[in-house]
Amino acid sequence: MNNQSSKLSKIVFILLMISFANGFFFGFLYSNEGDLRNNHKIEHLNSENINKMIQSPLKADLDNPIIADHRIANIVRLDQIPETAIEQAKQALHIAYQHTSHGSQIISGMNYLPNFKENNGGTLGLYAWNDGPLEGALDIDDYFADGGDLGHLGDLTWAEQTRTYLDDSNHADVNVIMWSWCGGVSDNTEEGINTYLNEMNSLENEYPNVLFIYMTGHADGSGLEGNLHIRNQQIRDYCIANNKILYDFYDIECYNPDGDYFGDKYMTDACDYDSDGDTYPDSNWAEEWQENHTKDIEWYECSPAHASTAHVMGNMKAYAAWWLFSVLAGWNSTITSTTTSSSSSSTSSDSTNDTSNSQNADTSDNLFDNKPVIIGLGFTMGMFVLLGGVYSLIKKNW
Ligand SMILES: [Ca+2]
Ligand SMILES: [Ca+2]
Repeated sequence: MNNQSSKLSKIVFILLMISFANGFFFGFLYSNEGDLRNNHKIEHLNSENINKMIQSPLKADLDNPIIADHRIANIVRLDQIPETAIEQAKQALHIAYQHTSHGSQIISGMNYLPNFKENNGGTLGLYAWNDGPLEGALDIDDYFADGGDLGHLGDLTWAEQTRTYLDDSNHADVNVIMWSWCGGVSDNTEEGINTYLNEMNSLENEYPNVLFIYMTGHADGSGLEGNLHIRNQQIRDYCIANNKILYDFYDIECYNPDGDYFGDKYMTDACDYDSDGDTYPDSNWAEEWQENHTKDIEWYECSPAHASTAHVMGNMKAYAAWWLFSVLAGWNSTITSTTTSSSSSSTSSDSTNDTSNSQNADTSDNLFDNKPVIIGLGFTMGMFVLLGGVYSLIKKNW
């Protein structure tokens, strides 16, 4: 009995040691991950490093066009942007954005993105933005020009507003200017669009330290033969040919997050489209997509202007904005160097094109994302061994 009991105590002692070792091991893994993350952050915040990273994109003459379109406007793409690249955008960029209601869709999407991501385990404050400089947030001077958008038919009011703004020494830190259209592409002419493009080019030359983001105009239901589609293609062609930065507002509206194309179905700015071939919109791709996907997991409410039920379209506009800002701040996403689609239907080749690179960028973040699972597993294993030891002790003694 004594012999048996001492043998048992030895077994229990060994089991306890295993469980402690287990706890120490996983505890170490946890703290080591924290250190890795902190070191990474410190390294990333080093100013010399930042300058090195932003050197190539923050210049007037780009080697390639940078096009933010439907290919990057989905949550898979968003999650492929390394957190360091998002932080880099916050460090490096001071954005001034002027728009009216349609342009506000980007802001609506960005406003509700932080909660959505954080409620799904995302890093606290990662997607924070603020109207003005604020530690830890992306600086966007929203409505910087106090009224207006890109106007109509070669109106250049917006360009004068931009010069006045940039010439003010209070805005010396601003290095990105973004202007949105309202309905001004729908009723525009080839000449009017050329006036816009040439003026943007002039501004780039006048302010070589500022990046200017071009935009296409929102969908209006006129289909592939409509003026809007043709004028948007004119803007896109110019941006591709001249290595410009384009937020392709229209192209993002033409596809659902799965890459299904609606641009040839008389799609409107509310994501309504014609499903039965009579040219009249009768369905809504955003609502259809939302019905088949889980709210607050796969998409979030953000009520974009003119498309209040097409939340996922607003989500996509926010994803595209963060992608673009990350690239402008120096993140090397290979999709920037590929020739963009002409809004027809070639999503498959695009997706395969940059998957490998994005996966590489992804790996380090995945390690951090799995942290709760690793700790939970370690804790469970430790507890199992411990309880097993206690149980056998009790059973043998009584
Ligand atoms: Ca403002
Ligand atoms: Ca119809």
